[in-house]
Amino acid sequence: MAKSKFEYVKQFEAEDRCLPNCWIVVRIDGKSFHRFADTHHFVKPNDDRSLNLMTKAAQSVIEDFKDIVLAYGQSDEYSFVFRKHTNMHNRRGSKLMTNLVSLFSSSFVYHWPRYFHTQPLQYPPAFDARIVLYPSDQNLKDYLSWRQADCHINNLYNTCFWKLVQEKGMSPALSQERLKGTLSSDKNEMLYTEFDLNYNNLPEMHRKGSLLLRRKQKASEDMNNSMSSQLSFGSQDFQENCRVRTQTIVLHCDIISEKFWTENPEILNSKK
Ligand code: DGT
Ligand code: MG
Ligand code: MG
Ligand code: MG
Ligand code: MG
Repeated sequence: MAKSKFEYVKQFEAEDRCLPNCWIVVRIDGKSFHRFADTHHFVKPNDDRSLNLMTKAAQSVIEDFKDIVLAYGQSDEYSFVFRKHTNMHNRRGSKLMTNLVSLFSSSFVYHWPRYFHTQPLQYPPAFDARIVLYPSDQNLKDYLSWRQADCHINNLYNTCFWKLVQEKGMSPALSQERLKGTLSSDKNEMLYTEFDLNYNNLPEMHRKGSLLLRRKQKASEDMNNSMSSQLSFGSQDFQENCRVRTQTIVLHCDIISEKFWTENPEILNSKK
């Protein structure tokens, strides 16, 4: 194809290939969700409609981006981890990040009515995105631990804050004053003695956030087919009648402790 004299402008585009051998993490975060939550009457401190919709949008992303090995979300944010040696979009950072956040946003809007029912969407929400590279497995684990610790710290604080406001009738300023300088143990104690609430009994989704993983499952080609359903599991015929299906699963578990990583070694070792 003949080149036009304008072609040279292409050279102004910057190269933004992510460094090889690094974990690529894209984190998206709701733009001004403080206001968005107020406008849409989010339940305080945790609105399950919003948290589940965020996870649904993250699922759309995972289904489309086959090289994502894990996603972790809490509040108005989600982090997506690409397999270390991904070559998707030639590892071009802007291509990965913008495609991802754009699909997340549109999926959030697309699925809104399914989660918010009679609460209409009042204006188009936006999400920011950043891309971070982590050279070691430990860096990646520490990144995810940082986000989960953030979830815990905020949830404990917000639970106390809204208990004081909603059940004790304290003003937001007074509640803030009351919680200033308190340790986690003080807050746990306050919930227990003043509100008869054991923090550890609160929903795991609120305390630990949501983790999306891919799980390979052997599914019979057609379980309704009497032939294959009669085959015993593990037999040669069964294996031949099965295909491996990948499903996304949602967990609300501890990812800070090493135990999670020793029990799920395939996440970090994922070749494909
Ligand atoms: P940004 O991210 O700098 O554009 O500003 P924000 O306002 O999104 O701030 P951010 O992301 O640090 O904090 C998340 C906000 O979203 C926080 O103000 C509370 C709100 N939010 C997130 N999830 C919930 C929820 O489940 N219930 C309620 N009531 N608010 C929520
Ligand atoms: Mg935000
Ligand atoms: Mg912010
Ligand atoms: Mg946020
Ligand atoms: Mg194009």
